[in-house]
Amino acid sequence: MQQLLDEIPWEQPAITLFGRTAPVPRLQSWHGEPEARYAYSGLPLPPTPWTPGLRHILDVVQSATGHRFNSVLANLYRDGHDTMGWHTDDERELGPAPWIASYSLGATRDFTLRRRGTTRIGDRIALAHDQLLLMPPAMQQHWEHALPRRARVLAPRINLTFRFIYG
Ligand SMILES: O=C(O)CCC(=O)C(=O)O
Repeated sequence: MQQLLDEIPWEQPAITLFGRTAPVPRLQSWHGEPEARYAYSGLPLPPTPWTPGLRHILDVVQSATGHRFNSVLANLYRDGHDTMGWHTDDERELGPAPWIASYSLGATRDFTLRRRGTTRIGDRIALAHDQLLLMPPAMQQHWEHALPRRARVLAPRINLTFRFIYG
């Protein structure tokens, strides 16, 4: 965790949603192979090369899951006030049936799920340090996910979502 905190060039880009521009409520960084170009929530994010720590985790995640990934979105939640809103990872660059591997380090945070088209939380997973969540394609088709605010969490958390981008 400390290695990733030190070696990743964390940024807080601004994002425009429904005509309002605001900084994203967390820090993030996009890494991968040069051909893995991706627009995340409307933000064109050219990948930064793999850092040594990210490449090491990529190798472990690929052998643990049997899936190949060419990029990762790294998110740093500085404390429980940092969040990720409801969304699905179903962008065209991910292809029709994306497998996404999500690896967490640091503070345990709730990861919430709701069926697309509904507003009621359908499930909740407490993602702890060193946990790997493998999201199969149907998850992006039928479910939205989010990382809600947890004001009592004081420690930072890093989440890495490994993706395969069709360039
Ligand atoms: O931080 C998390 O566990 C969720 C991250 C996420 O939803 C994403 O990167 O798309």
